[in-house]
Amino acid sequence: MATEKTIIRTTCPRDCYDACGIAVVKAEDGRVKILGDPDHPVARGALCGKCAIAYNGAFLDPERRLTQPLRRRGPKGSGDFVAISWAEALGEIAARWRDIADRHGAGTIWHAHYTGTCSLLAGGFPQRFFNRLGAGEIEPDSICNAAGHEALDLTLGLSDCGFDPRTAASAASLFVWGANPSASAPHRHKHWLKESPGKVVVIDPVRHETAAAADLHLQLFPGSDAALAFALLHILDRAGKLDRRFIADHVLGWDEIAPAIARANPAWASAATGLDPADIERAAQLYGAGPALIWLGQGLQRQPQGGNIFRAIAMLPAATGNFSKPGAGLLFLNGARHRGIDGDYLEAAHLRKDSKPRLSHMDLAGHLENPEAARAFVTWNINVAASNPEQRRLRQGLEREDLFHVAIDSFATDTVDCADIVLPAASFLEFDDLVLSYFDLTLSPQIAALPPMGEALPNQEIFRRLAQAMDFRDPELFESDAAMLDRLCRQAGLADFAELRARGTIPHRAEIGIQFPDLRFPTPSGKIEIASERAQMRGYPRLPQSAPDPRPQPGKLRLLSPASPWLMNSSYHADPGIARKLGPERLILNAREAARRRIASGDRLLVGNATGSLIMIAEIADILPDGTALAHKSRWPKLDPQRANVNALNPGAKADMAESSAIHGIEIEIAHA
Ligand SMILES: Nc1nc2c(c(=O)[nH]1)N[C@H]1C(S)=C(S)[C@@H](COP(=O)(O)OP(=O)(O)OC[C@H]3O[C@@H](n4cnc5c(=O)[nH]c(N)nc54)[C@H](O)[C@@H]3O)O[C@H]1N2
Ligand SMILES: Nc1nc2c(c(=O)[nH]1)N[C@H]1C(S)=C(S)[C@@H](COP(=O)(O)OP(=O)(O)OC[C@H]3O[C@@H](n4cnc5c(=O)[nH]c(N)nc54)[C@H](O)[C@@H]3O)O[C@H]1N2
Ligand code: SF4
Ligand SMILES: [Mo]
Repeated sequence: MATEKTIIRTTCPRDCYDACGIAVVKAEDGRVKILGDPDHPVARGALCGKCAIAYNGAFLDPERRLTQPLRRRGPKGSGDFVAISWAEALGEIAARWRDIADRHGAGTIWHAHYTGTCSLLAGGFPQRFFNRLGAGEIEPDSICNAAGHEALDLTLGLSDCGFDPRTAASAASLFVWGANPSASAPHRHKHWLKESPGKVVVIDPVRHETAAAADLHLQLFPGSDAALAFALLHILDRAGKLDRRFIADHVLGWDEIAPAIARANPAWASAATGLDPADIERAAQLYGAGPALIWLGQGLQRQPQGGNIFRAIAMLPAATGNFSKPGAGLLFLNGARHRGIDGDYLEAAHLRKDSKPRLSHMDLAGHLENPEAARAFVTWNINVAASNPEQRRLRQGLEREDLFHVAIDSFATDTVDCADIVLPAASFLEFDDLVLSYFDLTLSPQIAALPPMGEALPNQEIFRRLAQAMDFRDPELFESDAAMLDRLCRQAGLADFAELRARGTIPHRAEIGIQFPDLRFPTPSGKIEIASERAQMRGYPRLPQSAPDPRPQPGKLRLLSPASPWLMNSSYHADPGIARKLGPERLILNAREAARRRIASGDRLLVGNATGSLIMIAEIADILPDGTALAHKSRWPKLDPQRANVNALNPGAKADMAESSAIHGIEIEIAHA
């Protein structure tokens, strides 16, 4: 018998390029199905595999969700809690924070957060509270992409205004450089890349599905991309494909870099990168064949020289005039401010009275060892115990008895297990918000489809209640969701949130955007700065450098730990369906490396370095260059008997810029376990 169904359309707010439209289908009997919205331009009726499982599994399962405030009962880190009321939880937190702030300064209260949800209110509003409190902040982007931001900012004057993806219709070629859309942007892999008329070139050490489907895959050694960029410029110059007029008018420092480009011939680059010179020639030919797009992956800049690599690659559009016309440009990500959103309003930056104490995620583990500098810790939208470097050392810091730790999450992560007080966060299915894809230049509504589970609350409401418990009076801390959503929609050029709710995902502008249309670059010189005085002042080289990273010492392997297709960072591992897909922690090697070490698929390996060691199961797949290995990032440590994941091997080395993660630069040794 057919039952009446209600369909509510909303948007996936994960840290994902896609920002899929979702249809929440509610049957009369109360059953709920979370599906891809068939009418949504990106989703086209299908969620990715991971969300199809987790949104219909753990997200709807009160046994797996956090549904009540909790207070620690067992030893720190035990995950042993008792349920308490919101009033008790808020009262206790406020009393502790007030005491710490009065006696030691609010700067000894630290918060770490990232992109557990990327919707604007749930991701941004809590900052108002921390600004008012005067708390220290673990620099959010230092765990992910700060090096790339700094490098592009030095070169182009900004990093968050990439090409409009719709312009791919006019591109002769599309370079996917150090990103893996088949895992991290599945709908771009499935639709956008396939439907783009231009040739697709993938530059990646890993032959992932997007690489395998490309017209050309350059499988270079990790950390050698700057050498490749110099060689592409060398060949383009030789073929007369540089835009001299554009360089003269809009580029600073070409004369200074030209000698290094002249030296970067294909034979040299072949030795530096491990690529066939003919493939380098072919890639240059494709880049020079017409308007060209470069999609700069986030994985790419998580190399020890990630900032330099970005500066080197950004010379390509600069030297060929690949800006200010359809089908041309470069994209790292598209930020919300270019759709009118005022970040200072969202986060009420003016509520901060003193300068903000800041620290890189790379230094978090060491910082938590200092009981005077770090007295309290708040984690929200983040799972540091899974995602951060120096995992075992960090765990010890998190287990410090005298560190007063409040964790806010929807699931009982390893980080949550270490808290003193846990506050349950509502899921995106349970509140209204705004989602701005960081790829497409669109606006999307997140619409409450279900009531909050148990006593869970959206981040916004949690921080309004914390503000009240702290007796803060500033009206910004109590603004309602409805008022903020209307205001943000107006900033983006809409009448109000009701308009967005009615229209669903819409482009910010109807016409296809052109990158740097007036060729004014917000650098000090107004030009693209290949030679950068600002870089020099910050202690970086004046010019991009061409040298690749040294290869690992004999016997060692370079370990990549990119995104898994079955996880969203560490999110979703709580779902048993996802856990089955993941299986045990595996280390992928190519057949030659495996044979050399007499390793067979399924062997138990002891994988280690100076930071730590981990048992992993060998998997042989010819998707990697010699000298490298791969283990996917961010499994839940507590679901492994070793209570650790690949970040137990991560020393937290900083990239060359912005004290940002150099996670893809780790070296390991392996032996049979
Ligand atoms: N080895 C290795 N490690 C890596 C990386 C790598 O490439 N290799 N990549 C790094 C990168 S790029 C990143 S961005 C980080 C990401 O690392 P994290 O930011 O730690 O990401 P998640 O592990 O997904 O943790 C997000 C948490 O937010 C919670 N959450 C979701 N929605 C909400 C909400 O509305 N409210 C609250 N309060 N919580 C919510 C989720 O349940 C989840 O536990 O990991 C880094 N770690
Ligand atoms: N399914 C899924 N999707 C996700 C995430 C997830 O965890 N799972 N995480 C989200 C987040 S937080 C982020 S930041 C993005 C990350 O998504 P991506 O930008 O795709 O980043 P990664 O997965 O870290 O790495 C992408 C590719 O960079 C390559 N790479 C590593 N080193 C080098 C190098 O030296 N040179 C070149 N050319 N390539 C290199 C890796 O081999 C990998 O294939 O994905 C988001 N989407
Ligand atoms: S995580 Fe990405 S691919 Fe999956 S449903 Fe959400 S937006 Fe779509
Ligand atoms: Mo990230």
